[in-house]
Amino acid sequence: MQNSILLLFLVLAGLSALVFSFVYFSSKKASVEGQGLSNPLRKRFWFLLILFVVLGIFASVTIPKSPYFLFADETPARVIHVSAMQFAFLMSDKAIDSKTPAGESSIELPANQLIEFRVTSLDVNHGFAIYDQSNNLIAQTQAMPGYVNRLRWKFKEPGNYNILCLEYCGMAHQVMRATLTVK
Ligand SMILES: [Cu+2]
Repeated sequence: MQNSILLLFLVLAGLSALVFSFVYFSSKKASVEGQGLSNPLRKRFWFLLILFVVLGIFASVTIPKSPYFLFADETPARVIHVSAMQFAFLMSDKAIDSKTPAGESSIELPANQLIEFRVTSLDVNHGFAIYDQSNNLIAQTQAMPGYVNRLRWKFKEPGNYNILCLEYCGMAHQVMRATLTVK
């Protein structure tokens, strides 16, 4: 069995080598003569230059708007520690001990004050996603074992917000939820 796999591998490797050498030897180098845009090398140069300029403009406009800088220069009024696990979210005002994890699946938060969630996981990767009352996703971060991700948010409107897992994490992923009541 092993010998036939080796033989098959060698045959396929030989065939690929043949195809590659055929393509290599039958291709001609692009002509470097000739001026203007009819020269393929010059065309490629301008194409890449324009591409990088467009990508550079796009990156410099969008990167400063990324959520990493949201409320970065403010001090949070409340810090909520979040430990995600199969299949629940534990939330607490105090740091959550991974050996004896304890916390609430439903908490109350003040409106119009800066809240910082410190999100981690006790087992596999999860997502920590906050949805408003119309089920729009308003803020999210990953919950990863061994890392603490900070998510800062100000809830403008009082009401009930749902937290759902955004990362398929096992058989009961869909029941993984918690609630925030903003007053
Ligand atoms: Cu999950």
